[in-house]
Amino acid sequence: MKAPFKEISLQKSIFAPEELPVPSLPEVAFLGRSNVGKSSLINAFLGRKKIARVSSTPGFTKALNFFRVDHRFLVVDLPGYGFAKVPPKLRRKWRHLIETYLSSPRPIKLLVLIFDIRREPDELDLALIEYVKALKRNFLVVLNKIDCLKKAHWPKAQKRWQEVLGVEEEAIFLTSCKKGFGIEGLRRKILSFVLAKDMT
Ligand SMILES: Nc1nc2c(ncn2[C@@H]2O[C@H](COP(=O)(O)OP(=O)(O)OP(=O)(O)O)[C@@H](O)[C@H]2O)c(=O)[nH]1
Ligand SMILES: [Mg+2]
Repeated sequence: MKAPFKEISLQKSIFAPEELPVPSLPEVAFLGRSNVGKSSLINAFLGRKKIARVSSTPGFTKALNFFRVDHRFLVVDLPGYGFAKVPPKLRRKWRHLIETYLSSPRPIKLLVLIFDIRREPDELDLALIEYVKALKRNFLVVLNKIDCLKKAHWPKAQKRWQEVLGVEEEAIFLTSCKKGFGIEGLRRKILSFVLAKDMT
């Protein structure tokens, strides 16, 4: 099924916490280490090829980008969390920006936390999941780039991530932005959070 969205536009790109837009519509934010496919997943979710910019160079997304979707909700593309191969000073700046955004009182209905399924989870992944859990916001986990693993290896990899991250099986989604696998189910799930009636 094609993505059910008509009008998508970049509402704002911000580089510092002072520039955060006044909260308005419900928000869904895509979070993860550099190069896992945050921007690609946003494009797949929105059914657009190039709305969020994608690159094979880690550390590509340099701002918090707010995309407005049909005047109903905002999708937020974040820089690679803390761990990009960028100078430490810039890395700290991004981290501060991301953390200020995520901990501020905004209608963030859902965090989509993305990992690269091919990798072995490491300490930085653990730090990231602990941070997200401590935020006490709704989140789900996406294991992306499944096209890079043989299908026979998917269940084992999924179980490994699930155990290490300490999340329920229902909260894990397997996707390939390249092949479009798993995108529709993920879209349905995201919308069920973002379009829920209450504005908390
Ligand atoms: N094979 C494969 N490649 C993917 C997939 N998703 C993303 N990529 C590739 O991974 C690279 C990084 O994708 P991005 O979407 O820019 O990743 P990002 O997490 O936004 O990266 P930063 O903005 O640098 O933090 C690009 O070369 C994408 O084409 C996927 O599902 N499968
Ligand atoms: Mg990006």
